[in-house]
Amino acid sequence: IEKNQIAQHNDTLLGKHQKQLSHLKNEWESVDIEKVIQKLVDFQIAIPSWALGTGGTRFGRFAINGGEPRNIEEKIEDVGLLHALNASSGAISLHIPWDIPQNPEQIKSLAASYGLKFDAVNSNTFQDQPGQALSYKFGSLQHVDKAVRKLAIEHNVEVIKQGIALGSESLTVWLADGSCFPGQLNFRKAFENTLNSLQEIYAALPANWKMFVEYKAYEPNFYSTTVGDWGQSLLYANKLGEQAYTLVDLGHHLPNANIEQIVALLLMEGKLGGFHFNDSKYGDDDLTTGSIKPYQLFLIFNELVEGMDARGMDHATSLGWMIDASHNVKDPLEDLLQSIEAIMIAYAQALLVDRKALTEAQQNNDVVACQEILQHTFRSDLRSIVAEARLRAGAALSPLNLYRNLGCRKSLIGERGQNTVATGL
Ligand code: PSV
Ligand code: MN
Ligand code: MN
Repeated sequence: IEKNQIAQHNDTLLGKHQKQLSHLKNEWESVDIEKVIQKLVDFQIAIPSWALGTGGTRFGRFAINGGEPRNIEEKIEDVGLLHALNASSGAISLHIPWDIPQNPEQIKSLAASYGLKFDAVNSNTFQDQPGQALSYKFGSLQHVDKAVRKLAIEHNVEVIKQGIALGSESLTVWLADGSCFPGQLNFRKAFENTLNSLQEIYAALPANWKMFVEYKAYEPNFYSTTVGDWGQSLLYANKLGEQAYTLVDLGHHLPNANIEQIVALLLMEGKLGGFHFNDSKYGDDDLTTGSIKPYQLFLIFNELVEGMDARGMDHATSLGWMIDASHNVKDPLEDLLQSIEAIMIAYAQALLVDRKALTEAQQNNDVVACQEILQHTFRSDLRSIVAEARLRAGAALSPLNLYRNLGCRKSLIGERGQNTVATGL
C-alpha cells in the first residue's frame, strides 16, 4: 500500500473528520485531548501469526477468502499491511512450531521494513508434531512421565532461543494440560510437576524477558485444567519469581466472570503481564474483540488505566497487548481491523473517564453518580479521536473502508492464489 493512496483516502474524508473532531473537542473542553491522542498513537497491539488465515472449529474450516499467507514472510506482509492502514498493529506474535523463522536475521529485517517488532513468542505443547517421539495426549509440563515433561521443557527453551534471535522479550506459555474425567489426575502432583517444569523454563529466560502464564477454564480438557484460572496462574507466577506474570485471555473464563475485577487485583499485585483480546458470547474465545460485550471491554480498560496510573506504569509498554482470535466466516484482515478499532475505542473511553469525579462519588457511596460517570464516556462517540491518532501517525482515517476500496484481498488472491491455506490453527 502506497503512502499516496492513504493520503488520497484521507483527503476525501478530512472535512467531515475535522468537523466531528472539533465538535468532540468542544464537548470535552475540560480534558487534555492532545494528551489522549498521543497515548492512542503510542498504543500498539500485536497480531498473532495464527490469526491471518481463516480459522476454523473442530467441525470444519471454510477457507473463504483465498490469498491467505503461505509462509511467515507473507504473514509479516499481512501485518505490515494492517499497520500501514491503522498504525496500531506494530508487532507480530509467533507461535512455534506453526511458524518457524528459518533465517531469523532476514525475518527480523523484513519485519523492521514494515515497522514491526516481535512480541511474545508462544510455545506449543498442546499438539504432537510429526515424528515426535513421545505424546502430549495426557499433558506436557504436568505429565506423569518425566521424559514427556523433559521434551516439553526443551521445546520451550528452544522457543526462547528463537525469540532471542528475533528480538522478542517474552514467552507465553499456554498449556492444554488437565484432565477429562474425575480421578484421572492427582491435582497436587499435576500442579507440582507443572511448577517444576516451568521453573526449568524460567531458568532459561534472559534477564530482560518476561514469562506469561496463560490460564484457561476448559477446552480441550473438560474436567480440570492445570492452569485453569487466574488464581492458579498467580500461584505459579508468584512461585516462579519476578519475571513471571499472569496473562489474561478474555475468552478463557467461566461465563459472566468479572474480568475487570480480576485485572484490577492482578495489577495491584504487580502480576498482570499481558492480554489476549477477543470476545465471546458463550464459551468461545475467537470472536472479534468488542463484537459482543463492548461495555465489558470498556470496563476492563477502565481498570487498566486506573491501575496503571496508580502504579505509574507506561500504558503502551508495561503490558503485553495482543489479539488472540481466528474465526471462520470473515476475511481475517478485516476482522483484525475491527478488533483493533474496538480496542482503541475502549482505551480512549477509559482515558476520558473523569477519575476525580469517580473517586469522589465512590467515596460518597453515590452509586448513581458512579454509574453516570462511567456511562457518560461509554456512550460518547469517540471514534474521531481514534481516527485523529491514526491520521497523525500517517495511517488511514478509515482503515476498513480503504482496505475494501483498494481491493486488498483481491490483490492478495492475485499474488498468492485462491486455494492457499495458512499455517497454524
Ligand atoms: C488457547 O485457547 C489460546 O488462547 C492460547 O493463547 C494459544 O496459544 C492460542 O489460543 C492459539 O491456540
Ligand atoms: Mn490466548
Ligand atoms: Mn484461547
